[in-house]
Amino acid sequence: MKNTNKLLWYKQPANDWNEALPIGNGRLGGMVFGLIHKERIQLNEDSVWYGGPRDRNNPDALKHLSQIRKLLSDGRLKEAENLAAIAFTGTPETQRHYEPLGDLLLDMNHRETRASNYTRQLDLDNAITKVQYTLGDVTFNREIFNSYPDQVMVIRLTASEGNSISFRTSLDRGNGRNFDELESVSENTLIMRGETGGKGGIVFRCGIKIIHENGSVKTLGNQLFIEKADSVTLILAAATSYRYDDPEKQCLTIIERVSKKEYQKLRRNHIQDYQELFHKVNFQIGDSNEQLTELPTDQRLDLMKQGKEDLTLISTYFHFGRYLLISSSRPNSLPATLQGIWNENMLPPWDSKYTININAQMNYWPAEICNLSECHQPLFEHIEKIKENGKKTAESMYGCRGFTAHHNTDIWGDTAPQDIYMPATIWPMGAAWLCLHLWEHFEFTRDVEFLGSSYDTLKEASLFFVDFLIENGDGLLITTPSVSPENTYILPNGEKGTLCEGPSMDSQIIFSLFSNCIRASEILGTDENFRLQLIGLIEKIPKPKIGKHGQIQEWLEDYDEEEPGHRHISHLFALYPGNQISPSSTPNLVKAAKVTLERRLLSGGGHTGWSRAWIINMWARLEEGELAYQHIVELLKSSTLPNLLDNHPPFQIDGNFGGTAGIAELLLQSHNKKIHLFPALPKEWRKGNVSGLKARGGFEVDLSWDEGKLTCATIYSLKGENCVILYNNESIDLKTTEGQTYQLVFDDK
Ligand code: FUC
Repeated sequence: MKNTNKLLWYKQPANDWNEALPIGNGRLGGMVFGLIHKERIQLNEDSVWYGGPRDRNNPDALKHLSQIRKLLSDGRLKEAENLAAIAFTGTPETQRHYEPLGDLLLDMNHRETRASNYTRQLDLDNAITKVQYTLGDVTFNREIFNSYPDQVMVIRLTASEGNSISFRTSLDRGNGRNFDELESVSENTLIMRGETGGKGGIVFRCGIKIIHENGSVKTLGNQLFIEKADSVTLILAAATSYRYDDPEKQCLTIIERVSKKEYQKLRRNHIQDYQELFHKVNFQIGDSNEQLTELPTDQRLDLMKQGKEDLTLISTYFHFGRYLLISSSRPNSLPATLQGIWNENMLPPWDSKYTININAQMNYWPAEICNLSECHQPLFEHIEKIKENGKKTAESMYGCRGFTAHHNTDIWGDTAPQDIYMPATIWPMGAAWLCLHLWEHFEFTRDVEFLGSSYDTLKEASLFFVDFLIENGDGLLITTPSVSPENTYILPNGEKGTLCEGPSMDSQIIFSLFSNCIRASEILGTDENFRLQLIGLIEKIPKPKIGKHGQIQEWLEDYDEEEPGHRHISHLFALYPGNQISPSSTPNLVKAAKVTLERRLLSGGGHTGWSRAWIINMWARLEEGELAYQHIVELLKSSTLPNLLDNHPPFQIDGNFGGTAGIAELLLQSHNKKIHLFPALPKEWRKGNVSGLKARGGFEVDLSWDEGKLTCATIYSLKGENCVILYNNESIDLKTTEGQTYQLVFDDK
């Protein structure tokens, strides 16, 4: 098998879902098992969710807000928490959940049973999965992809000899239990109809059509039978009432339209569209190791677990992360959930929705730096839904203007608290954190029009805190009630609590939000009064503080935490993704951030995939390349499934995205006014090259290095802004012209 760092491949079919290979076009997802006789492709469509929108805002919240605040400031923790658990949680307590669309099943009518030369692969360079095997004298091939331009899944079956392809195919959902009808609408087309249930639940349709060369096709019962074809193309489409009044019409119209196109044309369209995004960045480290390139991906991962260095597999992991973002988040799709779009459970882990106290944000960490701004779009659209609901939540729960969201949201942009889980539930910061992504997008693209259209959202998010913040006895403006996601503190008297006043993360997020809003209003030359108001308030937001262990304090008071190795490292938000802490501007806080991370790690931190991924980014920001690299290796060793998807456990996609962003962050950083080349290049990455990474200010950067030293650097200016480029201790001031590329020359090469 020809191996590159853009290929996942295996010598056996998937034994279970965690070995199947993901394909997607943002909206439509598939997990391809590659089974020889009974192929299964597990299907998802991003809007197949249980139930419709609801108002879950607790009608008793506002009445009890001041009482809860008083109890907290009086140190009557348990009373505050008991009251909040009733008056401040959502009614009912949970948001909506994602569901699978179903399964496409192919029951192959192979005469022989024992196959040889089996391989299956996912080619990240063209986003096509392939399965190949030989039975007797005939070699069978399947190619499967999800096309964004044509909005269908395409499955192509071919064989080395004519008339060899016979099989029956059908759709299913929960072994016949979770749909309403499955019937043929013609001799070559089936449709599955169903509803997810719940008030206002989604109506879905999924259809397949067979196009065959030679042989025959017919329906029998609710299956399609294909006999002795030379080759077959299956076109699968799905649509729901989330986007269409008549999803069945939409589904069948797409199938009819697409099935008129030649297979090769569909394939070409798909590849061209995909590569426009995927080819924006390239990356390679080390020399490809001949021995390892002969081995399938799962064996390489096993070898890594045994301690073998495999730099190529790390670059594959990076490319896979970019592949996953392109496959699960495209304009007009919904944002990537905890599982991207890939989920086979009717009641998935954490509902497969959007946890917005770290996870959904982490999904989008690679979007800008890896030059996939377009893939960020669904998140921005979703923020607008959250804004609408969040205004009601702000007003009804807190009596505040602006908008807010708690630690989760769903397909409808629900903003009321989720769960009755004190360490997480009452945390009014979710929307604020999401809004920082609007600013990041602007920073990387310098798209002033985008900033203009986002300003109102940034302002409304800020406005909530203008009303919500409370001035404490020290003259500081703090959030209350809130939590430090999702940790528990211990009071000096031994009492434990979660609900609190002014957790550090909240202040850090508000600092970033206000700073962004102030900058946005300056750049746009608008809203001066509000800007001045924020400038006044930001001074009173608590700054990161150093506590008794030399650590960054997680809470306003220097409490100890119940779980020093907790997976959340919320109080280092200011280090990453924030920028309040950095080696060049706050050396003391940097020292404290290191202590914080070390303390977390000594007590077992980083045990979930996403937590490990966050740690990688933090070490990168601390310019500790070796440590970051160790955690990249650990992410692959301890938190990666055979199909390279992240294992929380269970599968949760944020670790893939966080890990991908972390790898980029080792090569290029730009959060601190300068474009820093190789801020944390691990010494193990002796040579390599990367191209197309984005830096803030609207720049694309290409770098090559050998023996740990820069050999070539070019920078492309998209917007003609000036910049300062830093490499080791040397910096270059560069005035640029829009559309020009510059070769950078440093003395220390
Ligand atoms: C947060 C995390 C969990 C998990 C869940 C989806 O609650 O603390 O580890 O990732 O989100």
